[in-house]
Amino acid sequence: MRLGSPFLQACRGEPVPYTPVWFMRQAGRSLPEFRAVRERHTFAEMTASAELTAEVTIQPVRRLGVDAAILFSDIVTPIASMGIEVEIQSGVGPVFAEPFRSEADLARLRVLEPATDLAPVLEAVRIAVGELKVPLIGFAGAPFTIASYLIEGGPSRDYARTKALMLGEPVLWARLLERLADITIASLRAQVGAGAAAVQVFDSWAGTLHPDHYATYVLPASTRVFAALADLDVPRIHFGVTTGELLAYFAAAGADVVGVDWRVPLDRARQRVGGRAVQGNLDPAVLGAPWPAVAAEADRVIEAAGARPGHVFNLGHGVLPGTDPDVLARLVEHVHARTAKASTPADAPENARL
Ligand code: 1CP
Repeated sequence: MRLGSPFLQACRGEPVPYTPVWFMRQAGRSLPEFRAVRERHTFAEMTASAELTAEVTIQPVRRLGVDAAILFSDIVTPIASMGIEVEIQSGVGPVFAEPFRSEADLARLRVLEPATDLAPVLEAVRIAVGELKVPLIGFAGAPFTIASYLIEGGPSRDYARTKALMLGEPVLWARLLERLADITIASLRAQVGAGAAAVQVFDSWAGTLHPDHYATYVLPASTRVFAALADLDVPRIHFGVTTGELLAYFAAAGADVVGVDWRVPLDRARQRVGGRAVQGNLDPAVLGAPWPAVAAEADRVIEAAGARPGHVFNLGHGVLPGTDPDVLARLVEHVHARTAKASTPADAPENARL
């Protein structure tokens, strides 16, 4: 069944019966059934329970008809699992009790042992894969974005401490990114081992960097991550926000699919990523507009992606918390119908997912 997945076909740049769709952050946020679970459990409780994690991973596939599931977890889950104190605060994000300040802090970032450190996560992957009829995407944070949370202690606007360490202590910076790359690699390899059929590396905040700084201080560690996943033979997706000037580097790091935010039209993005597939890139804020506007904006994305294979429809960043789930479901149907290739009934979206 997996072999026939339009999502995996699109990631590989192969022809598809219709353009596949999934949404970043589909597994939390706007679904009432997610909120019902979240009201009774903290984020930490949810990720510590394989059953709850699997359940909220599957919820959006049931309700929205998306072509892929993404594991419910967070980019800081692997480092939290090795005893680094971090709290996912509601409405804020990850907040670290003791931010990374100096060489002595490197010792706290030990080697990840996925079988023990990530036991509930990997069990959740196995449960979800057993129940899902669409591929499951495993994910992790890229070294830069994880480093930015560690160094800033939480979300940041200007990344001033991060950039000060990067430019002021380049040797320590390189060692930190290398250590974080190892953790990301171990986590992703374990998720694939447990059944994930694709992986996405979130370098959400790399777009804060000057392209030369990205090339010098970040690209080597990210390249190491993608190279270390090459033998797994699963599509590797590389995503960040405001990465217009970095897209060629995001491709060069070794990704099979480059995620694009809404600020770059996909035809232009395609020129920057060479022959790679692209993923994106509807502005998530558009989903609050009346349906005809949403449909028209989705059509613009589809048109910019062009007739060439290798497009996974997604938002340009995560689903906003106030988004109406019915609009998401309608959007999936719309993209499928609008891109369906006229052919045998076996190729129709509802049959292809069976
Ligand atoms: O679909 C899903 O929701 C899957 C699960 C998922 C994913 C893929 C969560 C759950 N987090 C992530 C990735 C993640 N986490 C990223 C990369 C994606 C992106 O760019 O949005 C980032 C940057 C984080 C860090 C994070 N965790 C933030 C952003 C903070 C900031 O700097 O602005 C936030 C708000 C969180 C908390 C979080 N992660 C996930 C959920 C459901 C939540 C909310 C926690 C809650 O319910 O209280």
